[in-house]
Amino acid sequence: MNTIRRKLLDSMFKIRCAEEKIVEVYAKEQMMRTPTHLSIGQEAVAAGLSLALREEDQIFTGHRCHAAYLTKGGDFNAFFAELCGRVTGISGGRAGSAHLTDPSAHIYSSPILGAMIPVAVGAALSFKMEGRDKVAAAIFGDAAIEEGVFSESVNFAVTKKLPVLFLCENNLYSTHSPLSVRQPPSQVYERLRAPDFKTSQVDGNDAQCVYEHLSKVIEEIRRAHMPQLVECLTYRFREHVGPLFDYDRGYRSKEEVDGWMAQCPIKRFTAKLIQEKSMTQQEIDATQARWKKLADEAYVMALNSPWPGPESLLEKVY
Ligand SMILES: Cc1ncc(C[n+]2csc(CCOP(=O)(O)OP(=O)(O)O)c2C)c(N)n1
Ligand SMILES: [Mg+2]
Repeated sequence: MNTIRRKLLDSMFKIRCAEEKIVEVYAKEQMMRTPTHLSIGQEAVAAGLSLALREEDQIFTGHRCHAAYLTKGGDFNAFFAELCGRVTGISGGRAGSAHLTDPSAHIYSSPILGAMIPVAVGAALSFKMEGRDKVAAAIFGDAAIEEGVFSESVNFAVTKKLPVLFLCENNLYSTHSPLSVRQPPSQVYERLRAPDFKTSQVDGNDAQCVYEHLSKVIEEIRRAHMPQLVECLTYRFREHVGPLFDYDRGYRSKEEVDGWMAQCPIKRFTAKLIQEKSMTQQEIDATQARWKKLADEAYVMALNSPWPGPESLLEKVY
């Protein structure tokens, strides 16, 4: 269990340090000219999910894709190069922050809301037809379930008995619209439950809970070839898109944000690790310092990498 805990903490610091580096340079240096949706505050979900999946399982996600990319095994240096538009980026600098896709790391993203949900279902159909023991995980937000394609995808996956994990990261907002004005007051996971469709909810700011619950659910999906949905309750600290705080926008109060910051998944997890004597403060600080240094280095490396040349403008264009 201690190895698992260390891995979860390492993953969360990997995401947090990468994104804090983006916060540090984004507005000041103007070298990342790509709309960027940060997961600061939501790290426990991707950390728990990626550890619960097998390497060959696939993740399909949306605009807020950094955390899943980084924890599923995406290349750290290529991530920074992609955000800086350089040839050494994941997609040669052409995709940017919201399309992080690397088949070798089994991660695919698109910022068209809900669009990757049926792609995950299609992948799961191919796993079943080829007799493979793999699971497809679709990650989406609380707003994506309002898209018709979500219901169509669940219907198809249940009918065809496909190994899909539908993972809803409920951070209570769609851009600046709260859940309470968009959906009925019932809990998302309860409302989406059906006789043939098992759903559950987990504290998305508790990395160990996320990991343990998803491990169980994913193995059920793999064994029974039946999809399930898990709702992870979490919260983003920064603005919807961009590196800033957004108290001045008026759609949520500073008190609300502060309340969730007190529930920061990293703060909670490190407190637990120390209390249970699983790690010392020095070990925790060293883990954070390592990722901070790697993020600093990756950014410098990205800036020292070449831009794509004009001769490549029409390459990879359909
Ligand atoms: C089809 C489509 N409609 C609208 C948008 C604009 N859009 C981008 S993110 C977003 C809100 C997403 O909210 P949610 O699914 O809860 O994810 P979160 O941003 O909270 O992580 C919207 C409406 C889009 N990208 N695609
Ligand atoms: Mg949301």
